[in-house]
Amino acid sequence: MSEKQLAGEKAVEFIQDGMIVGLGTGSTADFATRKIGERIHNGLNIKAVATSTATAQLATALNIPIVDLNEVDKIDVTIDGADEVDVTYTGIKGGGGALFFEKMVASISQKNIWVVDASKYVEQIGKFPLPVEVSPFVYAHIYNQFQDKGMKPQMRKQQKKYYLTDSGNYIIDLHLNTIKESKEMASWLNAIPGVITHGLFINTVDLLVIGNGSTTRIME
Ligand code: ABF
Repeated sequence: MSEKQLAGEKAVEFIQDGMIVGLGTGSTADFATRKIGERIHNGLNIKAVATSTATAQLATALNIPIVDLNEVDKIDVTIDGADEVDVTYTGIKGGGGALFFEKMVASISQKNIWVVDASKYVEQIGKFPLPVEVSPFVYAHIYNQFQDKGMKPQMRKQQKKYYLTDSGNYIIDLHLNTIKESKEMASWLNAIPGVITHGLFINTVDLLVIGNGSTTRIME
């Protein structure tokens, strides 16, 4: 079994009957969603909020009841993936393009669990390009601002077009190599008109499930 599958399936042990569950996006989170589908087949009674249309489609195929985020007062547990997470539990998410919905679902969740393979757990984040979701109405000006600051921006593409998120926005990936002052970076990005959100998730995760060889490591 891969480290992703080990981590994804292990996290589902934290799901109990009657919960509202946030379903993450990406290949590791998909293993958790599939395991939840198996438990639903065996009688588990939960409702789920999806973080992307891709995850909603997978959940529906697995007969996992999906509800709208606005229909629930809170989410008990969200299981999601990450692209990098460091020793301070600051993460970079959004490599899968679902960062906006993921950040909103995480903000309503009582407990956020990230499931990652061992390669994602790093000393210092930033090697993974930082996704920034921007409005198509003003993206070129934001791109130029990043360029002028030496942040090595790249428009995310799908085939020959700019990638569109589920909200119809663009993503600019910043190649920063390391991010030492993540809080300051997050505040600076949040203040730019036209930036919808970014992939820095600070003080978000409560529990890490790390696939490690043939076992998993749980870190709180
Ligand atoms: C998702 O998990 C995204 O935020 C992140 O990009 C992705 C990681 O994908 P994978 O599990 O396929 O490596 O939450």
